Parts: sequence; structure tokens; C-alpha cells
Amino acid sequence: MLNMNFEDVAKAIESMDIRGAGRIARAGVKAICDVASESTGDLETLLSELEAAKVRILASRPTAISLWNGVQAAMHGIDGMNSPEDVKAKVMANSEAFILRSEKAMETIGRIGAKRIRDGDTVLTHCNSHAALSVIKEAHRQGKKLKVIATESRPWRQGIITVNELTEAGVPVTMIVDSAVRSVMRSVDLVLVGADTITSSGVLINKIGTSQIALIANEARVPFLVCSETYKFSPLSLFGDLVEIEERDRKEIIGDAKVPDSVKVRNPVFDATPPEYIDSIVTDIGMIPPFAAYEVIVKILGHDFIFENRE
Ligand code: RI2
Repeated sequence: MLNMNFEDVAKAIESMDIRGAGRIARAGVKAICDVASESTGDLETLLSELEAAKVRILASRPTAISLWNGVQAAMHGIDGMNSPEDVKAKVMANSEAFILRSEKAMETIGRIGAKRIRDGDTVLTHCNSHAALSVIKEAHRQGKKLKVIATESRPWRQGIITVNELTEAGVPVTMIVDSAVRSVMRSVDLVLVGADTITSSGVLINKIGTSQIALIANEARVPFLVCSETYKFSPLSLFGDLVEIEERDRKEIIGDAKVPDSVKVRNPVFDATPPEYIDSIVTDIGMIPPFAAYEVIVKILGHDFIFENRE
């Protein structure tokens, strides 16, 4: 992200050059921090520069609440400040704290989640989730002999990133097409997926296809675990806001195939998994049942953060 201004960062998130709910949150927060540190204007100018950057960055990808929570955390507590120096210092301190906490959260999730992987297990994962991979890599680091089955994760095929990352880490991995999940589920001991957003009622919003995997795991009585930092829990869902499911360009599905323009193509890239199909959520504050999502939102983000940021 060297020398990228907030417009470049927003474009990189939109094009998925920067992707993954945790990574886009850290990139968005860093962009806000850079606006603060590089501003040379008076207080009014600085605040309008921060607001413009916030609006642009939040518009880059609508589904992952991690981006919203990160940007709000970066700008928390600057209302009422009366000097640009104080605002700059606050935003930079908030941003650094958020980035450090989010990286530490991944380690904690890895340590806690790895306890649920037994020696010899086969783990299925979907898309490319750093939180889920931190669990897998930690179990491998502890010397547990595990195998991974990774889905291709059409249409963007993030599964290819996953199989390369796991191979580099020395973890044996097999890639399958998304529609093969039910055929392999009988050989799976545990499913681990990431999260883009978790709502106050414990619904998981994650890469398209996650809900089908949860259904299939439930049918086969295979534990389905979500790996999610607490900043992926949505305060806005407390107020009844529905999570916007991003629909991306048809070209991501069609590629260079010849398809008449008259053919409609829908490309929703996330779906919703109800809490009853989730066995547990591995978070940086421990393993929680999906129905405890409300507690996480209120306890971690706090009432004042929530009501202060309610637009
Ligand atoms: P981490 C990704 O979305 C996937 O849905 C993944 O499960 C989720 O973000 C969380 O990823 P996309 O950015 O934060 O590939 O665990 O559309 O890396």
C-alpha cells in the first residue's frame, strides 16, 4: 500500500486487488490514518478530508462490516476536538491500535481454533480466509497431521490462493470444485470458514456457497466452525439493517465464453448462513455460540460506540 492515497485504496478494494474482510479493514484504516497524518489544513479542512475518505472507502465493498467497524474505530472520539493536532494524533493512535489488535486477533483465533483439530483430521475450507487458515496453520505448526480440502470458490477462484498458501506452509491440500462438496463430505472431520459479517442474530455472511456447505455439513453431522474476529460482528444489524449482498460484474462468471447479452447473469458473491447451521464461532475472545453475537456486539464495540455511530 506504499504511497497509495485513499482513492487508490478504495479502487484496489473494489477490484479485489486488496481482498479478505480482515485485509480490507486494515487497508481502509491505514488509508484514513494517512489522510490524517498527511493533512496540512486547518481543523475544518482536516475533518472534511477525513469524511470524504470515509465515504469513499466505505463505498468500495458494501458487505464486509469489518470495513465499517475499522473506519469507525479509526475516527472514534474525534467529535468535539478543537485542534487539528489533537484530531491527527487521535486518528493515528486509533488506527495503529485497530491494526495491531486485528493482527493479534488472527493469532488468538489460530491458537483457540487449533484445539478443535485432531491429529489425522481432514478439514474442509471455502474461499480464502486468513482467519480460517490461521487455525489450520497453527494446528500444522503444533505437529498435527492434517489434510485440507479447499473449494475452488467460483467465480473469483480464491481457492487457488488458499491451496498455494497451504502448500507453501507445508500443509497437504486437495482442491475441488464447489459442487463436489457433498461428494467429499463423508471424508471430512471439520469444516472451517471465515466471515465477512456476523449479524446480531448470529447469521453468517460469507463467500457465496458457504450456506450450502453448512447445510451439507449439518446433514453429515460434520462440525461447522466459523473463524471470525470480533470486528466482523455488525452493530448496524442491531438496528434492523439488512447486510447488502454485493453483486459483481457478469464478466467474472462468463470470462471469455460466448454468451448472448440477452442472457441474464447474476453474480452475488456472498450468502447468508442461519445460526442453526453453525456449531461455534472461533473469535479472539473465545469460542462462542452464534446466538451470543448480540453480547459480542454490545460488549466489544460498546453501547456508546454503537449509538454514536448510528447514522
Ligand atoms: P478473512 C472473503 O471475501 C471470504 O468471504 C472470506 O471468508 C472472508 O473474506 C474473510 O476473510 P472476499 O474478500 O478476513 O474474498 O478471514 O470477497 O481473510
